[in-house]
Amino acid sequence: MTNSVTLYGLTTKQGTQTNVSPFAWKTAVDLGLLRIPYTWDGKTFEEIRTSFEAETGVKGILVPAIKTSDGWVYDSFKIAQHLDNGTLFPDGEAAARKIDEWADSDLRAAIMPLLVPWLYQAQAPTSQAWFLKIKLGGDQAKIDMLCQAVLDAQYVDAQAANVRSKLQSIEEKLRDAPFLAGERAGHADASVWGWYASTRAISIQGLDIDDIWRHESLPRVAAWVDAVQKAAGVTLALP
Ligand SMILES: N[C@@H](CCC(=O)N[C@@H](CS)C(=O)NCC(=O)O)C(=O)O
Repeated sequence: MTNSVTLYGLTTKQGTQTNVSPFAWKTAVDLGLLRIPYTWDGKTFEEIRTSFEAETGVKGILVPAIKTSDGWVYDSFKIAQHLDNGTLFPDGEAAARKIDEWADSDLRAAIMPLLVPWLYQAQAPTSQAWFLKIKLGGDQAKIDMLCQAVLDAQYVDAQAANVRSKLQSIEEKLRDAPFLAGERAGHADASVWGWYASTRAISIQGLDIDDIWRHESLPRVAAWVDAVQKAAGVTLALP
């Protein structure tokens, strides 16, 4: 598969070819590592559940998604398995799955208090409403509380420290090799780097994302984020 693909990602405003989905960034890294050219097509939460679902005919479709000769493939891990040419899983799929699950549980939980209020406020109103419904069960009081919380510098610092504490396990893992599955970048790196990329979009007063991923306590993580980006040749298409 060498033809250019369209990578459907998550955007904050209709018609903007940016991506804020950590999962879609994972696929961007995989495509980059495989040297498969791609162009972004950003969909808002509203579009995913309305026009994109209608266009694809796939009820419940999520982004990232790509259209292949076998039909639509979505879910970043499934896309990686579909695209793999024997290089994306240097130490096996099970090891990559473990890192992917850690990223989407422990790391995600630490990042969400910073990502969610920013993402909510960055969206156009109709998409905001879908986001609230899909991701927070329509709990307006909860999103208001999260948006209020990030106005407090101490709270923001504490959340950043919490993300760093999760990244300590990655710092330790990188003692053994430059990438998470060894000498070459693979899907395990994409799984964590996707979360790095989506945090780069966050704009919160007093928060410097470099104080998370390039903090002095995480020197290997700091080198790794650049090494993965270079290996995959990814350009950050952020809002
Ligand atoms: N496990 C999936 C998660 C994908 C996912 O949750 N995508 C979100 C955007 S970040 C989505 O499409 N949400 C639309 C919705 O839930 O309706 C993956 O790895 O691709």
